[in-house]
Amino acid sequence: MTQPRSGPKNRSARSSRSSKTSDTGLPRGITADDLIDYYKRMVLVRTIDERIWMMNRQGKVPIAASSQGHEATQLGSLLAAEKDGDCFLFTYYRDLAVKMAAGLTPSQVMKSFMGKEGDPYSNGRQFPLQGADLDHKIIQLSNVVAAGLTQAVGYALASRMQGDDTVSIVYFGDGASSQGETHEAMNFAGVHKLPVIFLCENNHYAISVPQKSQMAITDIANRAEGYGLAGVVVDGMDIIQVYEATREAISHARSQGPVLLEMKLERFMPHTTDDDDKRYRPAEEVDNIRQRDPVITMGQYMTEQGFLNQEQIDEISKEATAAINQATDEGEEAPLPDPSTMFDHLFKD
Ligand SMILES: Cc1ncc(C[n+]2csc(CCOP(=O)(O)OP(=O)(O)O)c2C)c(N)n1
Ligand SMILES: [Mg+2]
Repeated sequence: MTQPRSGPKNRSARSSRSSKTSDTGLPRGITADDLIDYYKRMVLVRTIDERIWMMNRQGKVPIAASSQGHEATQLGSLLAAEKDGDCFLFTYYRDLAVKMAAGLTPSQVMKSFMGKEGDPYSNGRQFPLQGADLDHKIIQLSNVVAAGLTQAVGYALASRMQGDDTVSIVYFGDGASSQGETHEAMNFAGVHKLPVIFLCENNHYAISVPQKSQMAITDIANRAEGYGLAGVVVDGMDIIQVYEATREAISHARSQGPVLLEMKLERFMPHTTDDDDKRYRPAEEVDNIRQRDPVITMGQYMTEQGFLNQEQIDEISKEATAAINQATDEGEEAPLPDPSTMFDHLFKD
């Protein structure tokens, strides 16, 4: 792994800075145990993500959007949010790792993807993991691309008015950055200096449309200047860089105003289980991006640093498979939601 870099203090994209602050060489606020914990979470998410894809092919899961390739960004940002303690998250359909790291269990994930009783978001009524999980301070009300940005800005405004310290973090893709609503949200946040982080998971594709067909610029973070936000480009395949950049962005958002964090990362799988990416990107491109697999990179980093040895890495993988096997059984055994509950939660009692 490369050294942490970037920070909202640097208002232009692609800042170069390293701020190791402890004797361990780890960035502010994290320990080797945190990284071991997050490595386990990363392996668990990858394992369940692969299983869900397989179950779709077996006809047991209607649809899924994979987080494979996005894990370092999703987990690094969540680690920063968790360490800060006062964040509210607006996720989108690709954010399985954020939701699991925030507290969703494998069994709940399986039930959600299978539309079973026990899905904590909508109890099997909605697209997987779509709805609200207020226990874990996460909202994802719809799959309408870019819908979460204005909601996050509204939440940030409410936090400001109520005088609390919450920072809203909204996750969205490069395709979502092309939506008009993104402009409205960023402009309003900039004018009012709201405590919000716009966290763009730039995987360079909006379904089949490559970034170069969406915009004439390379770095989405460069747009920050036009809204009066801090803008930062981060290597979104590196959990430590993501952690550092998000941690600084949280402080900045709280004390000075909004930040646009552009995480450069890769989407390893087709857009969803309904997509065939062979029709628009060559297999060599996918082979190439897989060379930077965050699960493998983090595993190597952990062994190089002496935080884990190969035996422990293998054990973590075995434990993840066992946990996901059990969650799969629980999902399969769970009943479908009772039709008599169809109108529950639709109206205030
Ligand atoms: C307003 C709106 N337009 C179109 C769609 C169809 N759609 C679903 S996902 C998607 C691509 C989004 O790409 P991006 O924001 O880059 O996220 P990614 O899937 O790459 O993570 C589109 C166009 C939608 N859901 N909502
Ligand atoms: Mg995209």
